[in-house]
Amino acid sequence: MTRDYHAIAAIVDDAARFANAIPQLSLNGNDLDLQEAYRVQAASIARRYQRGEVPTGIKMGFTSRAKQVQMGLSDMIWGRLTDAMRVEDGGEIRLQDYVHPRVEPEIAFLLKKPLTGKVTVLEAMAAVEAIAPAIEIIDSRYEGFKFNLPDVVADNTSSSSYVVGAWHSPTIDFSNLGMSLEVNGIPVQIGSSAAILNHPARALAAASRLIGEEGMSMEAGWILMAGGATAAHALKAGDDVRLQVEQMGLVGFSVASA
Ligand code: OOG
Ligand code: MG
Repeated sequence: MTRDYHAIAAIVDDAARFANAIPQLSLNGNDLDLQEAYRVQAASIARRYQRGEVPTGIKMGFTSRAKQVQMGLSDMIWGRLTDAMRVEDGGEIRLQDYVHPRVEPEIAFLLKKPLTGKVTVLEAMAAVEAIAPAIEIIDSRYEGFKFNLPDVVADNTSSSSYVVGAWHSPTIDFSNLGMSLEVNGIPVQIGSSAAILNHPARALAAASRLIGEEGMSMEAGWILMAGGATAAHALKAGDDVRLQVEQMGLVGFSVASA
C-alpha cells in the first residue's frame, strides 16, 4: 500500500504546532510500520525546516527500564530536535503551548565532531565536547498520551522542548550519578544516570548506530539527549521544575501560572 506520508506528516505537525490532541494514527486508518513511521517523522520535521527551524540534535527514547515500563514499550526510538524546541535554563513555558506536557530527567551530550554508524562507547565519547544535566519536555500529541511504537515515532517520539544546564567536562565519571527531579521543591522522581542503559554514553553510541542506519549523521555542535532516567512527570500551571544531577548541578524552568 502506498501512503501519503506528507498528508500524515501534516496531521502530526499541525497537532504539535497548535497543541491539539489527535487520535492515534493506528486507530484512525494509518497503521504504519516502523520504517513508514520514521518517514512520516522526517516529513513532519521537514515542515518545521520550511518554517525556518534548524536542526540542533537528536533525542533518544525508551533507554531506561523506568520509561519502558511507564509507556509499555521496550524498543529504543529516536527523534529530531530543532532550535524552536530549546527552552533556556531558568526560562518559562506556557501550558497552552502544549497538549499534556511531562518532564523527564536526562543527560545531554554536546558533539564536537560528526558521529554516525556503529561505534563503540569509547569512539562515541571521542566525539563529545561536553555533557550537561538536561530536562526533556515530552508532549504526545495523541489523546490520553497513548500510542504504539509507530504512532510515537511518527509523532517525533513525543519530543516537544528541551532545557540544557551548564556544560561539564566529559572526563568526569557520569556512569552512576544521582538525579533528583523536583517540582516546587519536592522530589517527584529520583534516579541515577546508570538507569540509562547502565551508562548514558551507551545511548549516544545507540543513537549513532540508529541514525547511521537512516543514512544520517549527527553533526558537530549538535546535542544528543540520552533519554529519561526515570518515569516522566506531568506538568501543571505554576510548577517550578528543577533537576539536580550529582557533580553537574542544576537545570530548571518554570510553567507560567494560569
Ligand atoms: C516517548 C518518548 C520517550 C524518553 O526519554 O524515554 C522519551 C514518550 O514516552 O512519550 O523521550
Ligand atoms: Mg526523553
